[in-house]
Amino acid sequence: GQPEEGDDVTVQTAEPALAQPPLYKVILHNDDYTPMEFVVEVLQSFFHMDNESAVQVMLAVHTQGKATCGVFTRDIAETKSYQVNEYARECEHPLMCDIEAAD
Ligand code: TYC
Repeated sequence: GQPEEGDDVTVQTAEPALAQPPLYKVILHNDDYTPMEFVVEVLQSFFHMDNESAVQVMLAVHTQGKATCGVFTRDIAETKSYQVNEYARECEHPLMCDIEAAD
């Protein structure tokens, strides 16, 4: 109906275009049993890495205990981590993935 005296009016202003969503790192953890080739395959298929990058990240996890596979918004990071954990479980490897807030 028609606006009446006492109606609340909110002026919706645009968000500043510079605002960025919080970012999260997808972290891959080392273990003693998952085959190196399986980890490389996971990195290539879920994180779109070429073989060279995938081998480098896999070796970083193997030697340092963990490494970042990629940085994403929270929903994407959670989905990637979940999908990697599900695939590893299906394949009966103990490979573990999780997420951390990026700096
Ligand atoms: N440490 C494993 C091995 O020696 C290889 C490995 C690398 C496992 C990375 C997990 O996220 C991982 N077979």
